[in-house]
Amino acid sequence: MQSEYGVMDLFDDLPPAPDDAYTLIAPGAVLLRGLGREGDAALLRAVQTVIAQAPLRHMQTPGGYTMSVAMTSCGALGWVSDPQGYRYSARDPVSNQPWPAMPDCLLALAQRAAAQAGYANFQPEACLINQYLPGAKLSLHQDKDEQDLSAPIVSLSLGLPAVFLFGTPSRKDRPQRWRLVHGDVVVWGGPSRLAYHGVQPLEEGAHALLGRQRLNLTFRRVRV
Ligand code: MD6
Ligand code: FE
Repeated sequence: MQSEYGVMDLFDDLPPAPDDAYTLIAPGAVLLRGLGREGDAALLRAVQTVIAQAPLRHMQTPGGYTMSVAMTSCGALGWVSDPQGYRYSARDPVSNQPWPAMPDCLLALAQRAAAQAGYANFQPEACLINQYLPGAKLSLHQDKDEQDLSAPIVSLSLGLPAVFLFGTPSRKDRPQRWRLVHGDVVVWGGPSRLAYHGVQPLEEGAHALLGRQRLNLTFRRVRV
């Protein structure tokens, strides 16, 4: 087949890279459609291993609310919210044990996603695991409890679809809405590192692998 670029003829037997696999959703923020789908069974087993050691729980916010999203963590640090505030902790406050180690397949996916989005050498210390059941939501917020704001946030969605809101570092700007499905990964850093984002209330549904839930994993570098 004749191609516009002669050298590309060498690759004629390879399927073209889908243009929609990489979507720039804001400066420094990239949606990688389906990056986590091929290895989904192994990723899910890894998540279940973590949850067996550090069960999902509904944390209290400093403002006195109970979060509708159930959370746990793995890695050297985990994210904790209670009436005293938000912070990272080396121990799970429920068990007073260190958080489970970050499984290799999760770390590898986060690093591949970061690299594909243009962030080389991503070394996450925390992987926050969030379980959304129908109705659960996450209000617009910034991820700003990390000291190292030079590293991106990598977010993997599994299970039921959700509407992800993604704006700018200014709360005044109206966020854009993105439908995230099983296997989608969003990476945000650089000029979007402190962008406001959130998740609309999860719709009812049943996912073939995960059933009536959405899991979201966010990978973060915390310490400089
Ligand atoms: C999402 N999650 O569920 C995006 N941030 O698609 C988040 O932005 C998030 O789930 C902080 C803590 C938990 C989260
Ligand atoms: Fe967030």
